[in-house]
Amino acid sequence: PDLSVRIGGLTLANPVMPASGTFGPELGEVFDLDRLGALVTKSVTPEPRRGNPTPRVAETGQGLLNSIGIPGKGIEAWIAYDLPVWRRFAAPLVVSLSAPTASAFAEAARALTVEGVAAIEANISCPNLEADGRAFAAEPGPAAAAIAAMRGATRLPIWAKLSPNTGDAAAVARACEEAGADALVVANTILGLAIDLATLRPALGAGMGGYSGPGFKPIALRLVWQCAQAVRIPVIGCGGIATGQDAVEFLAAGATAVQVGTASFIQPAAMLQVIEGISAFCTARGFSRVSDLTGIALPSLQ
Ligand code: RRO
Repeated sequence: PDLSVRIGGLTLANPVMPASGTFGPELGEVFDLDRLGALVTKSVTPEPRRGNPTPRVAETGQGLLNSIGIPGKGIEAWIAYDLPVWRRFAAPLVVSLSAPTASAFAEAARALTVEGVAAIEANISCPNLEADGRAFAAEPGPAAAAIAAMRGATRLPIWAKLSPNTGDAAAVARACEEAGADALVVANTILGLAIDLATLRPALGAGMGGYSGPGFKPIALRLVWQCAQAVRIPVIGCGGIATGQDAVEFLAAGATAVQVGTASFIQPAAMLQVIEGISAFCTARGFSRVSDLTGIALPSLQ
């Protein structure tokens, strides 16, 4: 089957890519990263950051909880030292970007508009920056302000990464589309908590954190379904995807492509199995193009 998909001016060889923060170029020692539809980096920030107090990750028994807090070297050093490593790969490179203000998003988007960067994933939804997990993507207004500022600063495609920690994801999705986003990534992690029974304290140093893994899948699927009906731009599904069957469910619910995160921590080559699984599904069910699956379960297409 034809596995290629188009996402806002970009053609991907297949619809499978990593979720930001779960993946680095060192995975190239496990498998050929150019077999992926795209590469997505950990969020880059304008200034260097130390990250959150440890422990930063906890296993809950039904998925992962994280509060990493975006440690990193800052955008200038990232462009000097990390970008050249990423550029050894041929798959389109999507750089995740997080910033504290709309104007900082714009300035950083301008700095990332260089050879070798195919698109910017605007991480307006990190749950671990404020004590209460509020992010740009919690409300339509701040989400639109961040995307509009970036739109004025770069010609690169902008993918807005939305949050499950919001009352009305469809309204945020529409606001991002109107502000000039080329695609939506749905969704970032959902706020959760784990308690360590030995200490009777939160398992994470920061207290709350972002929950991911199989238990989050029905929520992410519902968000994709809502957002896909609210916008015309492509939706990229993310949340608990570990197999080709999971991915097909997201495509049917309206996604054009999918991201795999937590599953890669259990099986580093999970993304390759997802690609294989989608391909096998298409063959078994007579779909000559994977893109024909997109939105097939939406009420408007019944
Ligand atoms: O670094 C993190 O703590 C983090 C980020 Br930026 C994000 O967007 N989502 C997440 O679960 N963790």
